[in-house]
Amino acid sequence: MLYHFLYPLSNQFFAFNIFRYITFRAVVAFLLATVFSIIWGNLFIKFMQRKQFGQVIRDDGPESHLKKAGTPTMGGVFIIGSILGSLLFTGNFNSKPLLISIFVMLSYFALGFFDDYAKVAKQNTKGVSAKGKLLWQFATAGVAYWLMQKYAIIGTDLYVPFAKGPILELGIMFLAFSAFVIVGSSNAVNLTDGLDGLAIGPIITSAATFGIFAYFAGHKEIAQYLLVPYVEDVGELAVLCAAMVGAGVGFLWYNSYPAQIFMGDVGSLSLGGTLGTIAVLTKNEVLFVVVGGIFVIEALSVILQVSSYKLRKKRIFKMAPIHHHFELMGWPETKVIVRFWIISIFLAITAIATLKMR
Ligand code: 57M
Repeated sequence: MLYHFLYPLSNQFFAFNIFRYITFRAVVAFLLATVFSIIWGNLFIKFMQRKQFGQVIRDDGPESHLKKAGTPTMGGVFIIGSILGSLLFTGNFNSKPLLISIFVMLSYFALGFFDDYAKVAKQNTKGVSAKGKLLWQFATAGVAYWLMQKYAIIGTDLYVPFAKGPILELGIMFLAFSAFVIVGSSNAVNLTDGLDGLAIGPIITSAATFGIFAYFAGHKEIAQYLLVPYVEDVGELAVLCAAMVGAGVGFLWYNSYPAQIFMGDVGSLSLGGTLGTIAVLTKNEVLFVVVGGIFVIEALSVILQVSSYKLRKKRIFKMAPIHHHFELMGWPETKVIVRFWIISIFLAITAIATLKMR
C-alpha cells in the first residue's frame, strides 16, 4: 500500500522513484518480512505457550518425536502475517497475479487454521476430514484458474524446460492441470513438514528460485532474450517471493532444531498452495518438479508406500514420508534435515541453469 502512496509522489521527491523498481521493493520486502517474522514469532510463541496450545504427537511415529509433545504449533499465522505485513509496504496491488496468489494463500490459510485449531483445541490428531480438505483445496484452485483466465493472464499452453516454445495446447484440460499443481504442491509441502526446519528450508529455496523466474517472466526484454513466456504483471510475484523468503527465514529462527514452534497446516497448506500458484502463473509447472524436488520425493514416497502396502501387503520404506525412513535407519534428525536442504539447494540451482538452455 505504501507503494501506492509514495510512488505517485516521485514527481515532487525524485528519490521516491526508486519504488518503481521491483528489485528494490523485493529487497525491502525480504528485510521487512524477516524482521516482522522474528518479532511476531517471539510474541506468538509466548502467546501459544500461555494458552497451552501445543502439538499433539501421534504415538505410532518415530520414538524421538514423543519428546516434541506440547511444542506450540500454527506458526503459519505469523509467517503469513509477516508476508502480508511486508507486502502492505512494498506490494503493487494493481498486479492481478499478485492478487490471485494472495487469494489462494488466504483460502488455504483459512483451511489450515480450522484444521489446526480443531486439533489443538480438542487436543487430538484429527482435524478437518481428508475429503473436506481436498474439496476446499480443489474449489480454491478452480476459482484461481477462473480468475487467471478471466483476466487473460496466462493462456492454456504448456511450457517445459529445454523447449523454445509451448509444446502443447491444453485447452480446458489446463483447469485440471493447474488444479493438480496447486493442490498437489499444498499437500506435498504438508507431508514434508515432519522434522524441524525440513519444510521451511525447501520453501525458502523454492520461493527464492521462483522470485528470479517471476522477475524474468515479467520483464519483456529479458523474457524474450531467455525465450521464457512473458506474462504481464507477473514480475510483482518477485516481491511476494522475497517476502516469503524473509518470513521463512524468520520462522526458521524458531523452527530450527530443536524447534520452539511448528508451522502447522495453516503454514504448510498455504505456503505450498502459494508456491503451486506461482508455478502456474509464471508458467513453470513442469520445472516445479525440479525446484520443489524435495516435496515431490516426499509425496512420491507416500504414494509408493501406500500402493505397495495395499497391493502386496509389504512396505517399501521403514516408514513414509521418506524422512521417517532415514530417521528409523538411525540418522540423527539434524542430518536428515540438512541433507534434504542440500538437495533442495542443488535442485534450485539446477532449475535456474535450465533458463539458458532453451
Ligand atoms: C502432516 N505432520 C506431522 C506440525 C506441522 C498418508 C500419510 C502419509 C499422511 C501423513 C501425514 O499425516 N502427514 C501430514 C505431518 C506432525 O507435524 C504437525 O503437522 C504440521 C504439518 N501439517 O507443522 O504441526 C509431526 O511432525 C513433527 N514435526 C517436527 N518438526 C516440525 O517442524 O518434528 C513437524 C514439524 C509433529 C512433529 O512430531 O507432531 C506428522 O508427522 O504427524 N502421515 C504420516 O506422516 C505418518 N505416516 C504413516 O502413517 N505412514 C504409513 C503409511 C504411509 C502407510 C507407513 O509408512 O506405513 C507418520 N506420522 C507420524 N507418526 N507422526 C507416521 C506416524
